[in-house]
Amino acid sequence: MPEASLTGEVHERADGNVFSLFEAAAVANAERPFLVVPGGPLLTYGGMLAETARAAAWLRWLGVDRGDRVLVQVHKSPAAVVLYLACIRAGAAFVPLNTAYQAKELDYFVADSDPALIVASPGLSAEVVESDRPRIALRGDLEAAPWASAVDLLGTVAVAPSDCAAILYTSGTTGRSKGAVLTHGNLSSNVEVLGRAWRWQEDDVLLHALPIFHVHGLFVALHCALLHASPILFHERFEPAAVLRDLPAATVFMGVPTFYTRLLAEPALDVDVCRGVRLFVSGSAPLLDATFDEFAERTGHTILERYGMTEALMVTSNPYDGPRIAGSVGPPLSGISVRVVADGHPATANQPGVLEIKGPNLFSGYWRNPDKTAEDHTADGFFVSGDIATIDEAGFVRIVGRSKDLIISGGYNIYPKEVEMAVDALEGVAESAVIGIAHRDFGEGVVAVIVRAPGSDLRPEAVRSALATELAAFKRPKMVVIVDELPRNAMGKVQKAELRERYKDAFAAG
Ligand code: MLC
Ligand code: AMP
Repeated sequence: MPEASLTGEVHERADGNVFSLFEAAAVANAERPFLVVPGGPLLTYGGMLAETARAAAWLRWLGVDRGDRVLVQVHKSPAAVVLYLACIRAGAAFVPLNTAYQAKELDYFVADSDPALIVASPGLSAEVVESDRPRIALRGDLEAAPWASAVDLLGTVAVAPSDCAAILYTSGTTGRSKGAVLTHGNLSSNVEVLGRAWRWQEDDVLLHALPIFHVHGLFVALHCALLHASPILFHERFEPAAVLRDLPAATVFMGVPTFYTRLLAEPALDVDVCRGVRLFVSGSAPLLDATFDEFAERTGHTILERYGMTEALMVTSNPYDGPRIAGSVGPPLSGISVRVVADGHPATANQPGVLEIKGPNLFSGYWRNPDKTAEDHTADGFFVSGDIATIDEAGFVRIVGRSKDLIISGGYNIYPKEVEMAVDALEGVAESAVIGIAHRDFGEGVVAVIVRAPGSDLRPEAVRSALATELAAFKRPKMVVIVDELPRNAMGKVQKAELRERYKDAFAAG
């Protein structure tokens, strides 16, 4: 807890910084491997402390002060991990962006986050996005890192737990992204709760194959390992064959459901390969019962499904001990409250309604957007998730739908409104409706239903290629359908449910 003075003011303390948790574990286990890549350990925990101190001092030297934003679009690499840790260690706010974003998508993030520094991997859009802010190129290996020759070191900066550690952008139903401000207190409390809930042990070895620009790879996977100074088998991207190669050396694996369906497609996935693993975690999108069952059959492991979101980090988890129920995301984690509200009233057991969340995990608000922050909170401080859920008599939550118009594809969120705006701006388009349809690989796949402008002969392939510079590849429609008109109700509102029904088998073959 922060120290309060007699005036009630909150003081900064070194242990208010989430990095202090990682530092304590690293100091006690300095010789232990931190990042392990094929060929052997790349960095020990002691090395991590030295590298992040050097990188933090380098950030200061570049003029990045406590509270400043560092906008980062970089490939996953050891240097990217060190950069992240150095930012929080220096008290700066880390603002990671999906590597798939195009330059046009980046303009908004640069303007909105008002960064003191932009860091870009060569070849990614952040390298070319227009900005008057200082910009640094980051290559993956540590020897070539821009701080490699820095001589100064910076220790962990004292911050208040309410200080911003990171801003993660999440799209909105209006098509405009909002930056969720996550505090040091949010990150500390969530990782401590997860460590206990999942019985994290010092001799755990994490196989890390998730991207590190989202909550799952960054704050769940990476933080759990850092809190316990556990070695990380570091994969720069998810490749099923590489995962199967390294799984025998791991004890914990985390993934989105697409990871599990792709692993199941590998004949080599069996009991033997998974023998050393004690925990498989799934989240970020619904895990199908069929995947849960097939994985149990093939490997003898019941996947532990948990539920979270950018604004609230991890919220619920199936139990480590006790039944892990397919289709359920488990009860709330310790210290976190959830409730379901149906038509403005508390729902009864198993009655669907909107899930609301409260606890130390909850973000402090949307960056420079108090109106949206207020809109998404109730008067008594619960965050309105936009997910439709039920809670049963035993307190187990099921996510049964969404009140927000959102598509989750391979664990990435896609807001139809944003895609519709990009499609509607194309020459030859009169209007469009974008929907998510069941997809065997990605869970949901994006379908754009388009009405052409009078006289236009626009073809589906032309729509896809025209979007290549407008939208990240994962947001682009996997299928484009041209129709004469969109179905509307009496109020003139497009009937997306009807379109979803009409095209429900769009990806049935693939
Ligand atoms: C890639 N593509 C996708 C896609 N990923 N399309 C839709 N949805 C996705 N998720 C595109 C590619 O750009 C390419 O397009 C085509 O699909 C085939 O790509 P691929 O080679 O099969 O994709 P790959 O690079 O292997 O990536 C797939 C993936 C990746 C599943 C490994 O999407 C991934 O790492 N997902 C994890 C997302 C994640 O970490 N979510 C956590 C959010 S946190 P084209 O046009 O070039 O053919 C959160 C909170 C919480 O939600 O609770 O955790
Ligand atoms: P994001 O904004 O990227 O953090 O995505 C958060 C959203 O992912 C949540 O609001 C849910 O809709 C969804 N989500 C996360 N975990 C699960 C899960 N286990 N089951 C179903 N949906 C999930």
